[in-house]
Amino acid sequence: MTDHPAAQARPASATPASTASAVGPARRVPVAFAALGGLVAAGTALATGELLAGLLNGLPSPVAAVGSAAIDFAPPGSKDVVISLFGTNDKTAILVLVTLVVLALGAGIGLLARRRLAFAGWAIVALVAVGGLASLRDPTATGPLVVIAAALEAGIGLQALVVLLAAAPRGAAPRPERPTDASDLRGRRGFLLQAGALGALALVGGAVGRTMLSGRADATAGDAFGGGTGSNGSGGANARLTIRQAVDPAPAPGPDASFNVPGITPVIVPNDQFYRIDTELITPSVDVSGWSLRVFGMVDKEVNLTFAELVQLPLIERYVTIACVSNEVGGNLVGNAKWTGPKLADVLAMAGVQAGATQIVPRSVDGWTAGFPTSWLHDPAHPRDAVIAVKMNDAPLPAEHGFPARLIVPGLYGYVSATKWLKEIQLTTLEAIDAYWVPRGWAKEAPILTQSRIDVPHDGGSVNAGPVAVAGVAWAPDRGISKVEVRVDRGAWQTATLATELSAATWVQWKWVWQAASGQHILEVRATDGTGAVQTDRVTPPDPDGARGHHQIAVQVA
Ligand SMILES: Nc1nc2c(c(=O)[nH]1)N[C@H]1C(S)=C(S)[C@@H](COP(=O)(O)O)O[C@H]1N2
Ligand SMILES: [Mo]
Repeated sequence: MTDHPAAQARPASATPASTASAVGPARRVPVAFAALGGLVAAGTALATGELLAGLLNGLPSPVAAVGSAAIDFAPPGSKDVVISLFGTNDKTAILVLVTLVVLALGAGIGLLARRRLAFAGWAIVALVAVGGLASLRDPTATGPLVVIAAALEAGIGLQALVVLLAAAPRGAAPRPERPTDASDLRGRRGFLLQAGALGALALVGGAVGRTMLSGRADATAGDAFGGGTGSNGSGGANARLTIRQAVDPAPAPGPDASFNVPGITPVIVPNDQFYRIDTELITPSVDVSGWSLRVFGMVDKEVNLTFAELVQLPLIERYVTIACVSNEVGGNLVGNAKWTGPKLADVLAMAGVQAGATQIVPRSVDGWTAGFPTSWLHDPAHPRDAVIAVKMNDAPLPAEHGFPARLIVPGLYGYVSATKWLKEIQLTTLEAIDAYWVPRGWAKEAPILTQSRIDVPHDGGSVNAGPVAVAGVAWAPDRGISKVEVRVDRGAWQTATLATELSAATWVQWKWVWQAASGQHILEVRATDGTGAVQTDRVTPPDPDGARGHHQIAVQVA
């Protein structure tokens, strides 16, 4: 059989008699077999794509690329749905959804093949082309590689379709009133064996590709810092780098920074428990030896820094609490970590920011953008140290949190500032560029709102009457927290005890001992920030600039 797609797209009757089993055209293939053949054919094309993407750098997963395109092109009206799809688990949901849609389309293509095999062939080519086009949107993609991969996927998908349709039995599907003869059974068994074998191959290939895709990002971060896993003598993509000590270190938190209350959020969230939000379906794996940070736009001279050059700059350490604008009141899309890296201001000074530049637009390797006013850094009453973080809690920045470098700007929601997989910093005006989430309906300027959360007891939980520790965290980066109050059943506000805050840019633990009387009770919390402003009780949804209102929980006292 030839491997030219157009040749394969001829009707099955035109294929060699041996494979066509000389029983007649695809038209006579029973519907269920045709659909199964198409589904398996689409599955092999899809698995080829995932496997190649897992094997080769510069080749995005077509499934993930299509998922990302769907997210990017989602109409602004659906932004709440889209945002809610961004949790780590929901990424898997999108990948599964895309896979299911492809398989369903494959089944349809199988049915189409009963009428015109050529059309079905072109439908497979079109399906593969959609994956290829979506992949090309990914700035980390190597164009020719994507084209070659797509050709392979189409070739394999077409081949599978032709082979399966040729192997499929002809004639009406057996009915109870029509006795099944032996040759019918043989034909069906042969087809099902072939379809099963191809399907199993596709499953294994796809699974291997997917495992490699998710494993690759972690390996990248580990290698770059020689972080423990074996030697890297091969002179691989990521040379080992040593990151010097910070010139301006942040002291480890003292015992007074935490309360010993079981269930309270730790003042520093371990990296593997830190919330994760981004538009990436597959964590970008950045080859640090080819990576550089470019500062351009309204600057006196463009600056390009390799990773080695970047970490040669004086490093600072800061505890900063970052939060997601889509965090609901009482939600956990907020976390606190120690961030280490050069000061953004030092890198900007190397480039020389021009007077008219009113906006800083950081851009990631995948083209995602944030944007915040230049004045946020230069507020004379309150200058802020933004960090180009290369470490998170003393470890190399994990792949999911932006390896090799990300931006941390005290006091701003993540979507306007905390760019992961940082690649470029553009100096521009506020009018010239709206960053990724702004046209999708989120606020252009987004300082983190004052919030407080009750961690213990649990909402809906039950406790014994008597003294009960009520505790949680409160944050208002980078205004600081001056007071936290709790009230029971809308009674008088009671002042909680605050732990020592690590900095005004971090959250602080609070605790209040409640003399709980039996019955059902409502507990409510509010914070006052460092400027004396009390957290509002006016409830707003996260969209467009962050959720407002008090966190409250219901507790049963026995
Ligand atoms: N490249 C890139 N950086 C990004 C995002 C993204 O989608 N892409 N999401 C931002 C958002 S909305 C938030 S809240 C923070 C979350 O950072 P984390 O995942 O490290 O907690 O990353 C920000 N940085
Ligand atoms: Mo976010």
